[in-house]
Amino acid sequence: MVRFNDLEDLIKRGDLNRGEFIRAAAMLGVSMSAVGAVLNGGTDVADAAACKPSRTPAKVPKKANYKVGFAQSELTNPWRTAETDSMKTVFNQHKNRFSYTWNNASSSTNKQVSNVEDFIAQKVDFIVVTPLQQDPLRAATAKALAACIPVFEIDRQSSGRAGKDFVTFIGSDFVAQGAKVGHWMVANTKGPINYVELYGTTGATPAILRRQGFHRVIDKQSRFRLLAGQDGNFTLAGGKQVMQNFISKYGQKIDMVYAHNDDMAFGALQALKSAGITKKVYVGTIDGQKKMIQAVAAGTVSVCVQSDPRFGPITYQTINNYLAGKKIPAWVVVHDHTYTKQNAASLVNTGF
Ligand code: GYE
Repeated sequence: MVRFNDLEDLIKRGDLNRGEFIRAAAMLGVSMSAVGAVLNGGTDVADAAACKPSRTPAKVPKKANYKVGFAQSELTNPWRTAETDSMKTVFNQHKNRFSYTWNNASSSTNKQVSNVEDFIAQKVDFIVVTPLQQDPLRAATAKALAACIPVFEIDRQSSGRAGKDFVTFIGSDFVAQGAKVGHWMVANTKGPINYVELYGTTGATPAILRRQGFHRVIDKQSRFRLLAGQDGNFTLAGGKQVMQNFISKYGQKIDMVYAHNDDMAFGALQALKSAGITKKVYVGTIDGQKKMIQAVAAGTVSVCVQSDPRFGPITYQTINNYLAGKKIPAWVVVHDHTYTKQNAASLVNTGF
């Protein structure tokens, strides 16, 4: 088993060139800053590499057909299906220009890492990835960088830096999403509110940031009290299970539920119904499924902030901009609606 120290010795002796060193270090999962420190005292590794795949190059390679590989994280809810369909539809409409393939990590981080490696081995021109969990996917993105393949991260991010470790993050402002739910609850409820929180998948960017954004607002208000929070894995079954546990512990005490996505909110509603809880429970959620927007219009759910899964058109557009030699911003921001009783009925068609 080669260790990073061995690589360091080899490059110092001149037995490895810089490119080989970067590639080998990436294979070991060594952080880019550690690699940079060895190479040139911490300067940008992408600059040190022969190519600069995290920026639009001065001369974009011209090809008749570009291979695009999309590493999907899982297909466990309608949001993921909508995203997968959107990508497939758009790229398959442009078969003359793009050969599109995708793979599914089936909720396994290790599988997603090896799926990204498969795309590297296939020498695709572009890798599009939605990192299931942000930290473990950093090494996979680094490997693509070392292989000079531009990576576009969509919907979720790895923990590297956009514009440096990968081309861009295309996605929503998760902190703002959580904050919007918080603001609605502050403005539209009165008196003491005991609440429970259904977290998205542990280690996933939207779970981390939706929590942060919400708490930034709610924690300033002493009348809100968090009874409990737990990972419901962004699924209906997960949300229902977690909510059942909360109900058996806190029952009628629960005044509000904050769910990091619609599926878990639906699961929570099912759990409340089957427990026979009929009191008014405020529900705040994120995603914007059509049937969730309808539930907001009907008053069953208080507020839903959109997180649009239709990434096909914007990803296609961004890759085209790259190919046209345009500078890509580190963050291509997706803008979201906030659905409330006042506007939901007229916005149902913006859902998926
Ligand atoms: O909210 C959820 C999905 O990463 C933004 O993941 C996405 C989230 C979305 O499973 O429903």
